[in-house]
Amino acid sequence: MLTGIHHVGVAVADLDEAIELYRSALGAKLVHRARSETDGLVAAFIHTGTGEIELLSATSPDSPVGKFLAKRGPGLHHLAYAVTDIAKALEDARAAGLDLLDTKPRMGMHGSLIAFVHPKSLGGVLTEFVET
Ligand code: CMX
Repeated sequence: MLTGIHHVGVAVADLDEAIELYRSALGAKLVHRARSETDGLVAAFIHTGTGEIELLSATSPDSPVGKFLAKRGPGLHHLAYAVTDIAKALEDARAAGLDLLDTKPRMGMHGSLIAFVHPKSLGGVLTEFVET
């Protein structure tokens, strides 16, 4: 069902500071910025060779990332897997007893269909499927 790791989400307090840190300390390249009203966040997509990091900053304290930052502070937020057929991935995940946060795929900031699985279903790791 999975074809690879699509990206790793990292929650940050200040997006511009985080972009600059990844650029100056790691030589990582900013490729895209986006805003999600649905998830109350602004994001920066950073390329690190073949991998991608999604830096996430909250636009509201009540958003998922805002609550995460208040409770846990900055750090690893989610792991996203690439899947070729997200409807099938959700069907399989549901059949395996995972708690789906999105019962139907929705449009994500990459312009691809996405869906989240609750962290409590996968050992404390918030998990995202991205259709590629
Ligand atoms: N990773 C691991 N655990 C997390 C978590 C995360 N990212 N976010 C919350 N939790 C844990 C909390 O620590 C808490 O654990 P305890 O019950 O042990 O204290 C529990 O989940 C509930 O946390 P909460 O603060 O009460 O938050 P909610 O239940 O309101 O929401 C969640 C939690 C996962 C359902 C919500 O954050 C969500 O729907 N996330 C999916 C959407 C999202 O995160 N969007 C941002 C990324 C968008 C993108 O990349 O496109």
